Amino acid sequence: MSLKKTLSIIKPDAIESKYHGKIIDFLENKGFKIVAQKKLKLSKVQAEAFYDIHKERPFFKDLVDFMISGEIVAQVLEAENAVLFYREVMGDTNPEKAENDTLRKLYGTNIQCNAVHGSDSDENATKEISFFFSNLELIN
Ligand code: IDP
Ligand code: MG
Repeated sequence: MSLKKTLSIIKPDAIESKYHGKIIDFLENKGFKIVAQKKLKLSKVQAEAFYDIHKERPFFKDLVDFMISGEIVAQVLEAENAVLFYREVMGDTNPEKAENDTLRKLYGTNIQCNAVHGSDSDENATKEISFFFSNLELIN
């Protein structure tokens, strides 16, 4: 099987709570290689563009406000079946429903402030990685 990449975001709630280091440890212990990583603060326009797929959902405005409320860390993670594997490691969108030993169970607060984002398909992973990173920034 070949290595694939996915886009992860450590969201403002987790950065604010200083869970950044713990999340990196957790990811490396699960076997992910972090091939790129940066801390940044999204503008409203950038957050709206990133979550464009959700623009008709009732939680869109709150989601955008949350994602621009503080610093985030964007990461490119590499593993076999990276997209599916990271969805498993993150756990359910709602931390209350997430399995034990998942990032959202450990570090999420509620269905909005759920600590991390992960791409949901290889196609979206490619788009989301290029939203944040240039090819030059990815370790091969
Ligand atoms: P995912 O992050 O597990 O892929 P999505 O359905 O793609 O979940 O939703 C994107 C993000 O929008 C979630 O991670 C969460 O922060 C927020 N969100 C999803 N559903 C709700 C909701 O019902 N209320 C408030 N925020 C939500
Ligand atoms: Mg999603």
